[in-house]
Amino acid sequence: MKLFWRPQTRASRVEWVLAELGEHYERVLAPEGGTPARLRLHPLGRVPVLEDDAGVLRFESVALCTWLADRRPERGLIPRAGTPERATHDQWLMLVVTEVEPLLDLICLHSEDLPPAERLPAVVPWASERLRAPLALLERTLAGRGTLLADATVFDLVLAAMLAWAGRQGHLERFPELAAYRDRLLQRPVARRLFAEAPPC
Ligand SMILES: N[C@@H](CCC(=O)N[C@@H](CS)C(=O)NCC(=O)O)C(=O)O
Repeated sequence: MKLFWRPQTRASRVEWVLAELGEHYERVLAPEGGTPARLRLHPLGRVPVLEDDAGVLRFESVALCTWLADRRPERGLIPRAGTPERATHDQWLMLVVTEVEPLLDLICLHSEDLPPAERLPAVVPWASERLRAPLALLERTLAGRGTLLADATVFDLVLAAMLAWAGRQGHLERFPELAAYRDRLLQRPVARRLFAEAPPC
């Protein structure tokens, strides 16, 4: 498999899952954003993209993570499909992907990524305020727990990587339990190795 990757992007969560599963993969630096070469790889020009063993190009980081973990049930990185544990897992995974990540994206776009003339400064405090409720819910849910379920799952890796991003933006100052949860997961040997140079997102 080939992971088309850029540093400090959502490719990091897919690489984390690949490495925790012990998969053999090649990490390939994706072409620069906004170029025709990037658009040939992904219909919207995003990363990550995973070329699977059959040569099919697949995208959407969280879908890649769950698919990879489902292929190796013996590794226990995701509950089996159709079980109550999987329902709990997917409920929280979808919550972070739909209620947390889009707000982090908006904040990034309007504070650093967009050309200054296109930024709407009012979006930043609005999105930061709106982020507090889902973060407070996660803080209560994960307080004192190393992982959501008995062992680390895709959910924990995706959220820990996302919290690394949120922490860099200063959103975890009021959420010490979440910061501790993130730090514990980032201490996993695979994470220490993968993210020694560039933190995940
Ligand atoms: N929902 C997509 C989002 C992918 C995405 O937005 N990736 C960013 C990097 S984290 C990207 O490629 N940005 C470059 C661009 O938008 O041109 C996923 O999770 O894979």
